[in-house]
Amino acid sequence: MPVSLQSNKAILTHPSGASAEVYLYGATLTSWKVANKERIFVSEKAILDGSKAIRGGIPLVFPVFGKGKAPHVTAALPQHGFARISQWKLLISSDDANTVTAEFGLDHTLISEENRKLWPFDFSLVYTVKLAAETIETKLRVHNVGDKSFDFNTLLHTYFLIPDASKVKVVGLSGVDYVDKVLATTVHQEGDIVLEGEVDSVYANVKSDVQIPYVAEEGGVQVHLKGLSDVVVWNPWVGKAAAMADFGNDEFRKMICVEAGQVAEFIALAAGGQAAMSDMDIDHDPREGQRTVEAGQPEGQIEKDDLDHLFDLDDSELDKVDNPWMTGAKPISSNADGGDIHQQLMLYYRHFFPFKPFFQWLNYDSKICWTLMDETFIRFQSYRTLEEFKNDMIRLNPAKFDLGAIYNIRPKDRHMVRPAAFIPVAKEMVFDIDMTDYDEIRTCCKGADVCNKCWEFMTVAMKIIDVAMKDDFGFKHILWVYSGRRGIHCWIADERARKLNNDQRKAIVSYLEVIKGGTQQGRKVKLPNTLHPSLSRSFETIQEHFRNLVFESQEILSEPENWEKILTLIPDEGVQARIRRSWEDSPNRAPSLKWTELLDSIGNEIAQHSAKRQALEHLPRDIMFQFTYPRLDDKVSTNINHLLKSPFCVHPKTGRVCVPIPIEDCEDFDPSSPPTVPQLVQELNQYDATHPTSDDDSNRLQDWQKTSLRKHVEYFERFLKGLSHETRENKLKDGASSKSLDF
Ligand code: TA6
Repeated sequence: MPVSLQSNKAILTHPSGASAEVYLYGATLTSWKVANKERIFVSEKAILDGSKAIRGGIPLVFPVFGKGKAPHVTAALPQHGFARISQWKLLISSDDANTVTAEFGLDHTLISEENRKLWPFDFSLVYTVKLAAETIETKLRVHNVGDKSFDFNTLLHTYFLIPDASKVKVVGLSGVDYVDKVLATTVHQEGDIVLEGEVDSVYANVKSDVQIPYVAEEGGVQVHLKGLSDVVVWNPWVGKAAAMADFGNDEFRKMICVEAGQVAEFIALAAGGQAAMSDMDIDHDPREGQRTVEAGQPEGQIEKDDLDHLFDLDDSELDKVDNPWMTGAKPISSNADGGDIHQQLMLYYRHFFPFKPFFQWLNYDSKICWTLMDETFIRFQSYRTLEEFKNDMIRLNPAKFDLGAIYNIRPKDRHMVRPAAFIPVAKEMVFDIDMTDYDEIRTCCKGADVCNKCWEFMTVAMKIIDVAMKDDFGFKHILWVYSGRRGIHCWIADERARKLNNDQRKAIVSYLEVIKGGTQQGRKVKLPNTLHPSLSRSFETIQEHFRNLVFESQEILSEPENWEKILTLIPDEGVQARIRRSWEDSPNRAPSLKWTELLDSIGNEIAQHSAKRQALEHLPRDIMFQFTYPRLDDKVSTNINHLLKSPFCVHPKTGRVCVPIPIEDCEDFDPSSPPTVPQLVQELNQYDATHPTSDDDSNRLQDWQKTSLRKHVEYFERFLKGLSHETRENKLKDGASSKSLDF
């Protein structure tokens, strides 16, 4: 009989002599013999009475790999899910000229009440084991027979029997990044894996087959990942071996787990869906006349690839498809300046977003958080290739996106480690200066509105912070970016800045911070008599801007309700009253004269009452600081985890592009000058209309180069050049220091 059922296990026997055994408990394959040689490891201490997962064989992990993480629905499920600890049924068995097949089934009616409650989805699993003379194929089909979608991990947790763990190799994972669960970090695999201690590593997106040459003796096995993209390699070694009751202390020398599955991400399966399949072929070592089997495309994941073609569109093709605007006519708009934002963004990401330089910047691995039109956030996205990044940007057409920290583990693998082990390790030092924080001292605009008058506050902030970061902290790579509406962002990208921890970031912020206290607090600046050199330097900048900004633009001394904001800061009621009376008597006197009067009154008061010097002498200086010095949103700066809207986003409200602002141009920057998408479309149409396609140059230019976005992107490219120069230098230095070490 090719397949026989003996009490609790199915025995598959192939005419070639090859055989396999599958326990109905967990549908755990516990033996596979080829050429009279057992290939599968089962611990001598394994519990085989159905009371615990079998320690060895091929336990089936479903619906969660490892321990699920709250709030995910799998959080309360046992480690590796319930499939390996449930009683399966042998559905059918068959054989043909070359193979013997047995199919096992499990569904929601067969799992324990407890697991049913914990994972309330109607499902059915069909596990096919196909034995051939030299290979064994295992396939798991998942069917969502319910009316609710669910997501799952799956893994064939294969324990291979090997002659000697200290000699064995795992070949085929070189060049793949993996999560090292022992060290709780992400590492890049260089070369073959050899075992020198506990190994518990998760390799994602593995594209090639995996070989396990025994090395200690002839032969080995080869795993073909047909439709599975992740591989887990595990050996408990001495410590963990001793800690497992159902595992012999020395058995780690005889086994290695090389497990194929989908664990890096959950797979979503819609109600009624039977999309996902897991499929793995194992055959023994080529030196024993091995055959190769080609890789198959996993079902239900085709969608992503479909986007590729979108990116190869050249302009003429784009005209044809979906952009009424591209017909050279100004867009038919639903609001004042052109078309709904969704359409604008589609055009922007296809034609104007500077992908290459932007991706180059991301390349030290920053993390992205997409905000979609429907306000959905998709956090922790990271991309290895420009293509991947482009595809997602076009597919998601995000309303905006923010950049976050670099983590010690690739975020999409974070659910494999304890939350505390998922650590942000680097991110630019950033500052976010928002005009709304100036509402109490500006009179021209309020809230999200800005104009050229109040923009001078941003100019002062850029000047003061830029020079402090360069002169006091020695940072070089500083990118100022218009936030698209009411403020500016500062990205300090030096490696030293990126590696700052939260305490160091807090220290830099408190070094800069002068304005202290909430809206209820009147006087927010009380500086020492002798200023720290950096504050003296800032005061010079303040003196340059104070009169124009406070007297002319904000007219603080023109109206009583505004000049009261200054008068109430004078702690001496007599002086305050005297000045108030004088200003009320001649309200139209020039502000500069009013200010001089204030200085004189204070000077006189001190001259008459030297005891008042401490309280009054530096008050005018502190008032100048209070009405001009940068107001930082410190939350954004002091937390490495904090997200910040990315440069080159389109601001969802203003439709303006968040362009970089060269510090040397900050005086002339006009917050209404950055282009909107309709403007860029117009500029592109005009350019193309005046540069016939035969003009070689225009053909080579990218669309953004034909518009006013060009100068902003080129400035960004210059910034990147400096940064990549530093990165290269640091790498050389690191290389030199490590070289000098190994004498
Ligand atoms: O697949 C590797 C792994 O997840 C390891 O972390 C280790 O826990 C191993 O599985 C065994 O898990 P188990 O629940 O069977 O003890």
